[in-house]
Formats: sequence, structure tokens, C-alpha cells
Amino acid sequence: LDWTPVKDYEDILYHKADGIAKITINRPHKRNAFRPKTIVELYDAFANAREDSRIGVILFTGAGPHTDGKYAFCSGGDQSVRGHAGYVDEAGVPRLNVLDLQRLIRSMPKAIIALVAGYAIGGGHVLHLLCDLTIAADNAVFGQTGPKVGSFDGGFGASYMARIVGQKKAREIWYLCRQYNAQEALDMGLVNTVVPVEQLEAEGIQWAQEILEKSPIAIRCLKAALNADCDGQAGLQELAGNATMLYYMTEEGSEGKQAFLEKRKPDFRKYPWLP
Ligand code: 2NE
Repeated sequence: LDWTPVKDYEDILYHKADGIAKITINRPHKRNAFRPKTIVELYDAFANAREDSRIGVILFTGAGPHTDGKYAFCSGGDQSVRGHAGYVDEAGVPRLNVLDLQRLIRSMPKAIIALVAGYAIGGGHVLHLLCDLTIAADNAVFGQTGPKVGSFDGGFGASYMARIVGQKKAREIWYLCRQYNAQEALDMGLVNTVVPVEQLEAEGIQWAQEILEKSPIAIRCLKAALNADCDGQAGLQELAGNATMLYYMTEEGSEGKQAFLEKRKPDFRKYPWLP
């Protein structure tokens, strides 16, 4: 694909090509750990991809390999800027702004595919978990470290993980903080497929192109429906928002608005009460 750069950032790269956006964490010297600025930039790029009606699929990945030859998707929060109440930004404010990014990834009505080469660890592991799909390179390594480094993610990182791998396995992953290879991740349903590392992006593009051939509204409603099963009232809000959007697109829906604007009684009698 002929990737076009969208905007210059410090910590990430952002490209688009033919219906696909590619967002890359670009801190390989830190195994692509995120600081607050990284998250602000990621949020900005994801929000841009959400607004762009030509984009249907987002590939989310990490730059690499680093000069030592090792790959990483993301190694979580940058521990070197962790202060007394979160990850400290350039203004000195401690933040956990990755939670905002998690919600955007979860709720934006487009398919997000994590392409994981090397480490997806800690908060980086939770980010791949939240993507709709994950394609792992054969060198991928998955795991949580929270209880080892004095942290934990009790939100999506715990409950959604348990939905994916089951309660026993989720407790093992969090309590023991072990690392799992790509095949182990595939066996527990953490990832969708495993490919040789040099094939990772091509495989992601192939999956993206298959999705792009499908109906955007069908994919959008399915994402909201699958989220709604786990996400309580926020999940219902997303799903119901799609129902409202589709209702607005009907003649029946617009009759109510037209009648109000024309200062007349709406004529809903002409519409059927379908079985
Ligand atoms: C990722 C891992 C296992 C890789 O190990 P290895 O041996 O391949 O690399 P190494 O030497 O540890 O790392 C290479 C360089 O990257 C830095 C290291 O400090 C090292 O720097 P230099 O010594 O070369 O200067 N680096 C790697 N990860 C970093 C990080 N997260 N923050 C800052 N610098 C990092 C190994 O590096 C590892 O275990 N990393 C730490 C993983 C971790 O504990 N992440 C935080 C979990 S908590 C979290 O993410 C979180 C949360 O729990 C809740 C909310 C939000 C976030």
C-alpha cells in the first residue's frame, strides 16, 4: 500500500491508505512504552480516523525492531515518568489518560486491528486486548506486570480479559505475571492468528481489505452489539445510538421532525406496526 503520512507527531506515526489508517507507537527505545504525550497523540490520531468517513479499519501497531533487534507493540506506561498519582505530563500533572484512549478504541464504530510484534506487556497488553482483532507475529510476547511493578488495571484489563480467556486464566495472567508466547496466546483466544513477523503488516492489510468489502453499518452495529453484552449502560448507549441513527434515516423518523418544523400534527398513521 502507498501509505500517506497524515500529521507529524513526536511519539507516534500516523498514515492512511485506501480506507485503512495505520497508527504506530514510535518509542522503540522504550519498547514503545507510553507517556501522557503518547496517549494524547494516539487519542488525536484515533479521533481523526473516527471522523474520516473514508476510513473503515485502523491498524494499531508499534515501531520496530529497535537497534538491539527486539520488537515491541507496547510495554505499557512509561515507568520513568510515573509520579505519585499517575504518569506525569510535561506540565507536571499526573495522569492515567490511557483510560480515555481505551474507551475511544472500544467505542469507535470502526474495526481496529492490533498488529503485535514482540512485547505486548502491562498497559500495552490491555491496549491490544481492547482492539477488535489481534494479529500476532510469531515473536509476540504477551503478559501483565502490574502486581510486580505496583500497578493494576481493574477495568477492561481485568473484566474484559476474563470475558476473553475465562476467569481462571485471567487470574493466572494477573496473579503470576508470566509471559506467554504467540502460540499460547492463540490457544487461549487472546489473538486471532499468528504469522511470521515479516508478514505481519501484509496480513493486517489483507484482513482490513476483507472487512472493507463488508457493509459499514453492519460492522458498526455488530461492534456495538458485541460491546453491549459486556459494557452495561455505556454499551447499551452505543447500540441504541445506532438504532437512533437508522431511525433518523427512515421516512417515518423524519416525519416527526418535518411536522414539528412545519408546525403541523405528525401523520404517523401511514406507517405500519410491523410484526
Ligand atoms: C517489555 C520488557 C519485558 C522487555 O524486556 P527486555 O529485556 O527486552 O528489554 P529491557 O531492557 O527491559 O527494556 C529496553 C529499554 O526499554 C525500557 C527499559 O527501561 C530499557 O531502557 P534502557 O535500560 O535501555 O534505558 N523500557 C521497557 N519498558 C518500559 C516501560 N514500561 N517504561 C519505561 N521504560 C521501559 C521489559 O522492558 C519490561 O518488563 N518492561 C516494563 C513493563 C511494565 O511493567 N509496564 C508497566 C505496567 S503498568 C501499566 O502499564 C499500566 C497499568 O497497570 C494501569 C494503567 C496504565 C498503565
